[in-house]
Amino acid sequence: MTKPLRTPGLNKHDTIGHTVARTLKKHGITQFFGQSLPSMFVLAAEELGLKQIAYRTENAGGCMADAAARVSGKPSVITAQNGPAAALLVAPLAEALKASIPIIALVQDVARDQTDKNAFQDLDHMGLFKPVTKWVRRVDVASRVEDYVEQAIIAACSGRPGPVALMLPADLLNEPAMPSSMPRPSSLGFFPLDRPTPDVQALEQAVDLLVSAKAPVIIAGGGVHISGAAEALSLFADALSIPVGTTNMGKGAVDETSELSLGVIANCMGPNGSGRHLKDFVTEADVVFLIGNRTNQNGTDSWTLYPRNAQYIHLDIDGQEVGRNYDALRLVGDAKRGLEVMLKIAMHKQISARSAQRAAIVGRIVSGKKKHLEESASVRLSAETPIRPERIMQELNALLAPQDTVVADASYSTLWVTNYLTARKAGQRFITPRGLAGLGWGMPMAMGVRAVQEAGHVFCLVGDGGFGHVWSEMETCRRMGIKVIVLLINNGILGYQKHAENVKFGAHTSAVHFASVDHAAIARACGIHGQRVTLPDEIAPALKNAMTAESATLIEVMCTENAFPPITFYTPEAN
Ligand SMILES: Cc1ncc(C[n+]2csc(CCOP(=O)(O)OP(=O)(O)O)c2C)c(N)n1
Ligand SMILES: [Mg+2]
Repeated sequence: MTKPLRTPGLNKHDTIGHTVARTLKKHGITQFFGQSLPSMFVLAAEELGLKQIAYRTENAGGCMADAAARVSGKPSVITAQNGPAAALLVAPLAEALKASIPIIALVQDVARDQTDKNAFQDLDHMGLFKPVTKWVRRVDVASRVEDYVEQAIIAACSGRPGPVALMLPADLLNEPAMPSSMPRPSSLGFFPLDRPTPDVQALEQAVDLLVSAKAPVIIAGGGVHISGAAEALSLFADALSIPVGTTNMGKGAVDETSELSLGVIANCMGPNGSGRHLKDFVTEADVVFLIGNRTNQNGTDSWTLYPRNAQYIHLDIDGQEVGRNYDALRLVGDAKRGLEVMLKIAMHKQISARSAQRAAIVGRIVSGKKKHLEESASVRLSAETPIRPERIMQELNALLAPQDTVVADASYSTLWVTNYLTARKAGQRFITPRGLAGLGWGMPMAMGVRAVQEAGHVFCLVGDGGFGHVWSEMETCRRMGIKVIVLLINNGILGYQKHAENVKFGAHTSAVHFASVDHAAIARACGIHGQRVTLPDEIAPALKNAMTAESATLIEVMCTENAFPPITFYTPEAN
């Protein structure tokens, strides 16, 4: 039995697996998230110099791929085996579909002559991926493989970006390499692949509406980041003195220290909410300009926040999102391109009425932000033990630099991040999995950011419930040399679950309490730094140590279970 132990060298050369890898390389893809399968592709890819970032679970790998695409402007590639591995990709692809993130899933399928014979781990992969992708195909013919990989990239990156899945039968990958019959020299591995300009007459009309509005407001969603439109947005808003709020996913679309920024205006209008005293800018607006904003439940505070009688202007790449929930002047096209053209149009308009309002708007924003800081001072500066999450945010905010990225897990972590941290430049990223808000996605998303972005620190805030889904990826951090700084809120409970049940039903189920876990010890056992923090004054030194450390760190903060983000529906006035 010596044969399985011998590795004399790759015995298959220039296969269809190589064709796939070569095609990806041509499109500027230099790495992929995988775990060995489909083996012929991965062996070929590594032979051709592509880097495999080897995840522990497909679920986490999908989240890494998602966040890597979010920050790099390039589609991510993830590979997986057929059957159970493929099934574990469904949730992260669903997040990417909702959040419009291009991921190319290359999934092994059973050998072509074994289809529908109950082959091992055979499954209806087309049916599995259909509802969670923009495009799903299986390629069966060697001469079409390059075409299909190209089509997968184009499908993912064009129009409204999103995930795609391509099934690659295991036996096909072993066949001799075969290029496409037509030359395909273009390199298309970036998004947005195209930047269509919205109808110019409609853009003109939109500028007229904004110039003559009494109280206009802009609400930027995650689409602004996807389009790379942050700079264009700031210039436009500044030229017309229009205040800008963002959704949770749009956080960082504008510099939150700039004088027209309202910060996040969404489902967090309760006490201590950062936008609580700026809400009127939205509720009393006469013209609302939505950009890259799919008007979802969280962003609109269950469709209660945006005014009923305002005139809406809606700029989005997806015509189906425009007017979905608010009848609007339709600007269908790329956000960056649209804003650039609108700025040019505005330069020829009489904008003195807008400029005349600026000082008053800025004054109201300064006073609204001041009220928030005063109102939240006791929780932000709290010396309580167990520690308050707001204090963690206060310490992190003090150390945060414009080039840093912050990632949050679902649940409360997202709202702590969106309410208590300040974006220091237009385009700073705060990655929150708000497409579907799956627990556990925060840490692997932070890892995905780190895998593609050299600048700045990557901080990540997670709850103990969510983190329980992905402990094993700490070993991936160690093995792959991925340095992330994870702040874990150990409150011993499924916080949002428990508290929301109490608010809605007056009781909670028996699932919401955990036995005590020493997460810092698990981190150390995986070979990364692990530190437990029990006193508020220990947070800043722990963060500073983590920032200078060479490898990843888990800072486990022992927190109170009696801390509630400013979720509107928890507040008396909302009920
Ligand atoms: C995969 C998944 N399962 C379940 C949920 C429902 N859910 C939302 S928040 C939450 C509690 C999260 O607890 P934890 O991660 O400890 O964060 P905390 O609220 O305590 O800060 C649950 C179970 C979800 N969003 N995703
Ligand atoms: Mg918890």
